[in-house]
Amino acid sequence: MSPRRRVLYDEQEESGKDFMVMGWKSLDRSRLIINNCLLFPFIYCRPVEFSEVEYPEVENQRRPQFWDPIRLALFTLAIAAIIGIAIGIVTHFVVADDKSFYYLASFKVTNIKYKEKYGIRTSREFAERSHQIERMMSRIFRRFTRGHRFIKSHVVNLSPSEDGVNVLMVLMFRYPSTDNAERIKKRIEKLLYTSLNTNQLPLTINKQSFRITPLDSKKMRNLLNSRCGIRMTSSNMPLPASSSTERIMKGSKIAMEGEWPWQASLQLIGAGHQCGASLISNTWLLTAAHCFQRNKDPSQWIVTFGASVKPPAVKRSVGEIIIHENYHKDTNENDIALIQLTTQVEYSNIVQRVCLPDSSIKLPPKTSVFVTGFGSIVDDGPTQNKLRQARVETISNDVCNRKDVYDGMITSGMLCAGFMEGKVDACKGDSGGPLVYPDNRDIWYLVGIVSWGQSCGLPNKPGVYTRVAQYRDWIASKIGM
Ligand code: 4AZ
Repeated sequence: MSPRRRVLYDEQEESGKDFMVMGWKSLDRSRLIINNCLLFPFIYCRPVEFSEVEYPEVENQRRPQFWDPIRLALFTLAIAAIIGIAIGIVTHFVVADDKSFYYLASFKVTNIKYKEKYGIRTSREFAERSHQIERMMSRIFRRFTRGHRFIKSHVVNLSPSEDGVNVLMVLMFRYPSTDNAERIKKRIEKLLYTSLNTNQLPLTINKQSFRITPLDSKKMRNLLNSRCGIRMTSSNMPLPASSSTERIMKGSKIAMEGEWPWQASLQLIGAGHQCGASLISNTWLLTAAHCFQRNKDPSQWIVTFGASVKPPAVKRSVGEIIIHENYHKDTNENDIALIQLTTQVEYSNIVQRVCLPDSSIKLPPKTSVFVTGFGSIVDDGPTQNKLRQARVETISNDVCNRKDVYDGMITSGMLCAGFMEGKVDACKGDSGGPLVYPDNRDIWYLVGIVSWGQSCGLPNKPGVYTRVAQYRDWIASKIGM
């Protein structure tokens, strides 16, 4: 029987030399051979054929003296180094959590003129200009950071300068927590300067005026806390508008903590939740006048915040109640009231004020708006412990005043929202609560106060809300904002 032939890798035949220590003749027993592959030493190997007759015991043989202590130590060290580097790489790119890095940026825009309305943060002019600046920043940083490092920018102030407009804005990025704020700052500056030199931008930023300083999350929060209508998650990330639309179905859905941070529950001591209300400053709330038909004594009322009535996240007593002097319970006209807290609230991710709309705000019919509250989810049902939300659509006063709808009962101080087919609506216990609208910068405005309606969710009987924009002067006359 002819011997089986195998393939082995040999360097000796190539070089023609006989190694003293690792030479072929002395080597065949000292080599580590696995699957016909020679692992040590691993220099200039090439396949050769050999027979089992010539090398009968060559496979799987290991000479103990090959693993002398130095080789063993070097081998162990090499393996440890490889494992160490692999762990390091994995930790850096996968395990290391991303962390938010915040910066305050200021710069001068020279190709626009300052307008007086830029000084009013709820004005359309401020919102439009800020949106344009934020879009530009997003374009610059999204492109260079491949979309995933830049989170958001937010203009906090526009002020006049002799040759244009000074912009103050917060920039938010997410980088691995192992990164460092100063290094990221250098990267941001470089990206911006490159962009200023190479891109056709709609606004001319004066390069010399550009300043950027890292902000810790507390400073960033304090800066944004002085703004209204901003929602944040517990990790100080902006809460996207989509999170509220995705979860809307055929009715109302339970809200997350912090999703509607201006929502309050107005409770009569001993009788529990009566109405909703909306935080508009750290001491003032807006609600409906009809909530106080039963009791107007501030000492009998408390206000709570958070996504559940019990337990509340924050609780305050009421110092003053201001009911609109022309509230008429028969016609529901001027159904608006102000509540002052005895002690101010601290703004947080859970408690935040909503913006009041400019008196000029116009929402076309079918605009998506959101109503929230602890009210009943079926007609004449009990109020709810967990906050609920529903997306509804604005309906013009002309349509709402139709004979088959509310037959002329809708005045200019009222706003209808819901659906003509019914189903999604506010209900008993939602009264006084907010109807809010997010602008294109994702800033939320209180456009309505839940006021009245014929039953709940009936076809052709949408919810009727107090039109807040109509009461801007009344609010200003009472609390100066
Ligand atoms: C109420 O009684 C009430 N469907 C609130 C809202 C609506 C109806 C009634 C709107 O508080």
